[in-house]
Amino acid sequence: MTQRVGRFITLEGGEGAGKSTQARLLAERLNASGIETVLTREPGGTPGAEAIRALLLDPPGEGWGARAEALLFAAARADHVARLIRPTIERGGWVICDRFLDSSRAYQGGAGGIDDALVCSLHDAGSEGLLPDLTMVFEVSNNVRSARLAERDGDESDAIGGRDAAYHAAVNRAFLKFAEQEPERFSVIDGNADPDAVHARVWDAVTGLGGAPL
Ligand code: T5A
Repeated sequence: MTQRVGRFITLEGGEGAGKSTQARLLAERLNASGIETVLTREPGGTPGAEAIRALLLDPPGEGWGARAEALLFAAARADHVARLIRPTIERGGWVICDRFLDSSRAYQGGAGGIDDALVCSLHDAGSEGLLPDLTMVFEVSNNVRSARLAERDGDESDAIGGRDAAYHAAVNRAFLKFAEQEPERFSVIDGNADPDAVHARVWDAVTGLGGAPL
């Protein structure tokens, strides 16, 4: 494997926390600073992974069991890492990724009941265990989350977003637990303010990355 010289940053959190908005703002600012930055997302990011995304979020028949779902996310991630994420950081670029491994750990693991060690071992097998340099977890109150999702989606939701409140509460608890367990990789961002104020918090976390040319 060639040397890794770029940066890999992931944005995580429950539904409607503002991850996609903040990922876009961060990528725009980095590109404007002259840093080659690729903005991508999971599930998806490559043609193969986007095809798996469609299977996951709009599943055929009865939907997937927890183990099949975990395997599909890991397979999509393997293609995304091999074809987009790793080549970008190896040539010195930055990757900003809207969700990554920790979503599998929180959704399929913490909420779905799959053992965390098993989720991580699927990632080891599929993606050689690649981890981000920085993972930001966005935390918002339930009221803020509901208002944002109602305004954006109305009554629409996908197969995973539409799961019950207990499932999503377990997802949120899992993200905060990961951040507590691994404070050197995680930064918890209060996402309750307006987009520019939240972006300022994101920028502080990113400029704190060791060796970042900012
Ligand atoms: N999943 C994913 C797994 O189960 N396992 C995995 O391993 C992975 C990778 C993906 C689904 O797949 C699951 C998790 C998800 O259920 P998705 O369609 O990609 O689904 O959607 P999410 O990633 O969940 O994104 P969300 O739909 O939850 O939204 P975001 O990205 O958190 O929020 P965003 O930025 O789209 O904002 C939501 C709305 O709020 C507004 C925006 O304009 C938008 O309308 N908004 C704000 N309003 C006021 N103030 C702010 N600061 C705002 N920020 C955003």
